Amino acid sequence: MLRSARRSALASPLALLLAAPLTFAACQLEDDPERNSEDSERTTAIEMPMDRVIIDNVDFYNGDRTDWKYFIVPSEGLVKVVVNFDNENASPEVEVVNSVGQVLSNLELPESNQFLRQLSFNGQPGTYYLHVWVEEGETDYSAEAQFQP
Ligand SMILES: [Ca+2]
Repeated sequence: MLRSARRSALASPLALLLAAPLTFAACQLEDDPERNSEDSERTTAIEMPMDRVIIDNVDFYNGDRTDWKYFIVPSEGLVKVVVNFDNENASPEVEVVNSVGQVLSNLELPESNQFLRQLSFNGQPGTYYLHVWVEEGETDYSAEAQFQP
């Protein structure tokens, strides 16, 4: 239900215009993660729209070792970032960075849940970054930033 609502939001003309080059890849999101490798620097980060799950991949040996995503906090409020790696054997790392490059937190892997990493913080209006990388091998991952005013 939620997913289809988000899909229809994409149908606005502006969103279509912006998303046009990505439409083909986006259609395959469910089965086949994006393999973006153009977002290896903070300055070339790809948007991760708030309250929407993105799926991507990081691969140490095939030119996609590091991903940067950004999300925009619209006003002061509670931000929750959730990241799930398919392959923890790739020693994946993830951190949240603010607009001036300060690391807010590493999202450590909790003992209690083998795969889910999450972080909640009081967000200020502005841009934040999710920095994802692997130390070996490759892994798909999903990530979402949720916002509560
Ligand atoms: Ca990638």
